[in-house]
Amino acid sequence: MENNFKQYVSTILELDYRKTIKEADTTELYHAVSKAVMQMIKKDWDKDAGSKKVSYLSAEFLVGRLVYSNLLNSGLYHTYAEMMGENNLDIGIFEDIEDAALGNGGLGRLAACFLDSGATLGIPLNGYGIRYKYGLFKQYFEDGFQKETPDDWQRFGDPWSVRKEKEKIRIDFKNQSVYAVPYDTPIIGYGGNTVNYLRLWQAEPIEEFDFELFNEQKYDKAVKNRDEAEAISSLLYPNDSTDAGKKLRLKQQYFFAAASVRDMVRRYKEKHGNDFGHFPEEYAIQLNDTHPVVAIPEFLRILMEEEKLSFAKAFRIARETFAYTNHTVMAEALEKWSISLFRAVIPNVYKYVLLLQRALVKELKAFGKVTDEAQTIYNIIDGNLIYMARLAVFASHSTNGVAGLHTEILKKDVLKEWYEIYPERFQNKTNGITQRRWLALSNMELSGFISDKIGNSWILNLDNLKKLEEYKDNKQVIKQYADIKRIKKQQLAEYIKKQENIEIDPSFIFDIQVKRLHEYKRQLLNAFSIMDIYFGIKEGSIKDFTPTLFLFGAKAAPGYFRAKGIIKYINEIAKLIDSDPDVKDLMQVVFVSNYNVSYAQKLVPAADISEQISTAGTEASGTGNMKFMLNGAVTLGTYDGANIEIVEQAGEENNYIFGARVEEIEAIKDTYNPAKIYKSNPRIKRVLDTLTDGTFDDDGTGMFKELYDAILKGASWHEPDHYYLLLDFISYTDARLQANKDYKDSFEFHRKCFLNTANAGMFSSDRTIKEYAKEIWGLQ
Ligand code: T68
Repeated sequence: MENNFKQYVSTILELDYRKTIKEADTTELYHAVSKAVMQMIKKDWDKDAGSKKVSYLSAEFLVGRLVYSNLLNSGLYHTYAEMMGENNLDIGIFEDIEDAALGNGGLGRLAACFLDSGATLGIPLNGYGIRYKYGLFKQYFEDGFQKETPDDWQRFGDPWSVRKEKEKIRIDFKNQSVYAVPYDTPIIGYGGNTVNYLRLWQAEPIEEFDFELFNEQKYDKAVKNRDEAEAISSLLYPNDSTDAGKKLRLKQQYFFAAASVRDMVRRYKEKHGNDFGHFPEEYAIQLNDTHPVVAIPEFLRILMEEEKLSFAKAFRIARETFAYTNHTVMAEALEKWSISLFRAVIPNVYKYVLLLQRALVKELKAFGKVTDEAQTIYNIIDGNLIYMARLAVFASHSTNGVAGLHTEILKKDVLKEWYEIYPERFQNKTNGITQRRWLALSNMELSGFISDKIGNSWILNLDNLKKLEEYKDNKQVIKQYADIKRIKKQQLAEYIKKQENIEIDPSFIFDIQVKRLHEYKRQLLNAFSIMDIYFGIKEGSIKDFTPTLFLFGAKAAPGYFRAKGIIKYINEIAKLIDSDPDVKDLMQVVFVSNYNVSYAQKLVPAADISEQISTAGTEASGTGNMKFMLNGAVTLGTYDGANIEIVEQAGEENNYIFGARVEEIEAIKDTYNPAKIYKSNPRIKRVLDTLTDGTFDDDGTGMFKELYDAILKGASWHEPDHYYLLLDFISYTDARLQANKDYKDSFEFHRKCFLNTANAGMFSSDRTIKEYAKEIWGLQ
């Protein structure tokens, strides 16, 4: 097998480029290695499971860089490393290969972790999504301001996908028809036995050119049709957690949802003919947020219009087949489509939304909700809007949240009227992450250490990390563990030097906040606290401060003015501290550019402190928090999302939890007065005033004043300090200074870190997927 792999690499290089391994450049070698892996796993791919299959429909799959994880999972990593060694080549050369950034953040990355777990567990879990030409934009800074450039991720080709021309599907919109052409990427389970697929649809014109127009030399018109078709899969919308309600976005959603449903119906008919009664025994369809929910009325349309089923029958089948995952409690992220837009794009599907609305009213009456008044909070169609989350809860058999607290909020608040009538439909499925990418691959040093102590069974069963606890009081072992952290910090320092041309000192505490830039995630609170510490050190009220690197990585949605203001503010703080000889040796602020999956794989293993500081009740789960925990950082965080479960597992005494809880915020929210806090607390005032008193320069954009006003005055769309930064300000800095103090006792601090690693077992996405399989998909 090993020799086969090396042989394939040489043969591919010879045939495709007429080169030897020593002569090939990085891109050529990348193609050869990738294709050789593809060749090796071919026999295991596309085998029909013969049992119930699960289709995971998601507008985003943030898979990141595939070459190393595929080598690892296929069992070829070792051979690859050997081959590179024999040729004096660096195993890390593919770090120049672009990530596939076909997702915004947590939601898309979760989908990728789920696929890894599904294949590793031998579950026939396949992904369906969109093959965006451009993924999430690339970010760079100009004078501290975020700038964006397009992410042309296929520039050097895409050796991991196979185009399946024959399986293309025609998709009809009101004024346009296109092909959805599938590109399949193998999802290789660890150990290599199961290979599932990720099928991404690419939009293409039905006819390449309009030849009549071409012959009339109306070239621009002749290509217009083509451009309009390709536009559908041209780019990933960069808004996480806000809903822009754009026409092209609706087209994207229908495009991939309809193609995926059609694909399943076709495969089903090949096996079972026209008897659709068994469809839910053959397929489970999981809807990742509301983005693919239009699949439900489309499914009804196909069964009724083409297969001539009655509504009652089609609806029963749909309900048994579909399940919905909610990822947000924020009103502005719950998708609604205007009826006129929906009808302008997919009028044929709208008819089935109407049928669902009618069925809903009937069911509500059976529940005693007879008045219009009682029904309006449920209406799928209400006023001039279609409510996609309502449609999903109504027309599926399962609705789940992604962490314990989040599911409770869905039940008690966001979807409470639905919970009242269908309590049995609601479930919690706390998120998870794959330890193959987030430990085995990203932290080989720690992996080796762990396997040395307890064996390597954790790769397939993360609960086994618990066995590490036996060493928790062993000074020598904890020292070894701390030494590995130091190595990862050193490696990160080298990487940051290369990427950002910034020097950082590995002897500092590494305090890291990486995630999308959003007000609710409170990067601004982190920045305020840094300024508070800065002033404290300068005036001498903070003494014996252990030098700390405050590191940020985050992309702001290009149209999110306030988020961009926060980035600029943090970059200004970085500059101020860097040029101040009084504090320079004690603090450093770095905002890394273009944070993505591959960057995360460098940052996470190097963190001492993981910042998870969202306002309680706003972060559905978080998954970065789990990656940091697994790699042995303590969490500095609020009682929010999965943080709660993290400290339940690892012990509150081994983490730094601060701030108001959901119930406390609930209790004070009507009387909350941030301006009063500002006026009465000089530390808070001093920090906020840096936004307006000339300490920093926002280049005349007005960004800083706007941030100041958002906290003290509010805006037309929300109250002042909507995310309670000032409420948690003091307790946050207190917790931070406590961690800083605790760090002085290296054994005690690293013991906490160690216990976080040892107790991270439940946050494997293997556990999550097993729960979905058993409790939602009805497998086995
Ligand atoms: C995230 N959501 C949650 N949304 O914020 C996070 N939204 O708490 C959770 O851990 C994660 O989902 C996985 O469950 C997102 O990442 C988006 O990216 C998004 C994209 C488009 C539209 C709306």
